[in-house]
Amino acid sequence: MPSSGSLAEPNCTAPFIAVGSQCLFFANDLTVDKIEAQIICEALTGNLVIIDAPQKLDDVVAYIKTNYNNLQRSYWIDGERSTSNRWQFTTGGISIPLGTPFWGTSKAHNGIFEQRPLNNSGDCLSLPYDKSYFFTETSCDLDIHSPLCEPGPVTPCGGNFTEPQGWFTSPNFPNNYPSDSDCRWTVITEDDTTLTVTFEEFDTDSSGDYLEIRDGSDSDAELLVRLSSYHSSDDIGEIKSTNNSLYFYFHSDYYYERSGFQLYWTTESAFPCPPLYTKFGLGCYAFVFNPETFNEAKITCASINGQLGKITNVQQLRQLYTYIHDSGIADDSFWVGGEDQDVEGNFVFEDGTTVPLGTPFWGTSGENSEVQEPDGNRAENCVALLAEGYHFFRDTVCTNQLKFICSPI
Ligand SMILES: [Ca+2]
Ligand SMILES: [Ca+2]
Ligand SMILES: [Ca+2]
Repeated sequence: MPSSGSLAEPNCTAPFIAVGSQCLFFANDLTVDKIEAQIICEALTGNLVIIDAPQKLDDVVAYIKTNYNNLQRSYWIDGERSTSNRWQFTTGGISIPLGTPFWGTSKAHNGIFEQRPLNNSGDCLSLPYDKSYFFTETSCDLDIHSPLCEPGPVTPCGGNFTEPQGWFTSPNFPNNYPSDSDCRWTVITEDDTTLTVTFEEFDTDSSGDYLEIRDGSDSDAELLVRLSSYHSSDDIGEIKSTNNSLYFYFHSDYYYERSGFQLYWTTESAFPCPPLYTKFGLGCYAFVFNPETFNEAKITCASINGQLGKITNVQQLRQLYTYIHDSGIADDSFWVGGEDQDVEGNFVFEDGTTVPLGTPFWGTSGENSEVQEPDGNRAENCVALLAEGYHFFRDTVCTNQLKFICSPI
């Protein structure tokens, strides 16, 4: 899989190596508990890696599978369960994304799928070999894994991002930002995309502190908004770019500080969708709620100039998952494109494109997540996002009648 969010390989300082848009160090020679893992990363002036976007997980797992899979290592990454049972990254109390495609699934004796994190299990986040490198909660002190480190921040604030989605905060968030701050961030995504920014929080001193957002890649670009004082997330709403870049400048003066801000950006295609299709980030999809067999569903999609849903990027899977779960249709299962009816084990979309395999696309099962789909051999040749399987890819009996998702051709 190409790393769609990464326009350029980052320059990484040894021992860190470029993996997608990230610089990482896989401490494969060490297996330690969580606290020791963090100390080892800090000794490299780094931290345990924060995996906060589907593409980052895809990049990391692809790298491990290619280079280290024979080592059968499990890795510590940043993130813990708080005393209030909330999963959060160490820095700033930011929530760890839940659900598909981050957290693995298992299937107990009773045949019912469960998605991690499980309640009475450990409190530290890891990517275990025997869980197909999905997010897994493990014991912080009883389990030993290898540290997976990223470099620490090189500047106290600011940065340049190329990922299709992400977030950043004012320095020290949610604690007060320092006085006399000047921070600059750019987000530059792929050509033919546009950006949408939303805020979780915004609170600055109203006199001399502010955040400017400009509609381009530098300080000359047109000013979209200048925010100061307190604003709720709804009050600010969505801020959209015209093209594929935004420039952010935060300034604080010499007195009165507040908590600052946390913002998110997402990307969508700059092109409109054809009639009957709705835009989901980088893709266009149509949901059909009249259940049909896989082969019937293909004909119906063709009748609206489409094919069964083509999901080639893990960001698209996340966006569909989020939509399904935010729209009250999480109990529904859907056919998407992807079948091995012609050649067993060779999953292709209708246009011949190969279906991506492995984590983070395909769900796991077995009581301990030890089996990864596809698992049906000749009996299951069609890919569905099953509600009971948390809308991961799963090979399924093609003559089942399911609702379905079409993509434009
Ligand atoms: Ca101030
Ligand atoms: Ca099959
Ligand atoms: Ca299956």
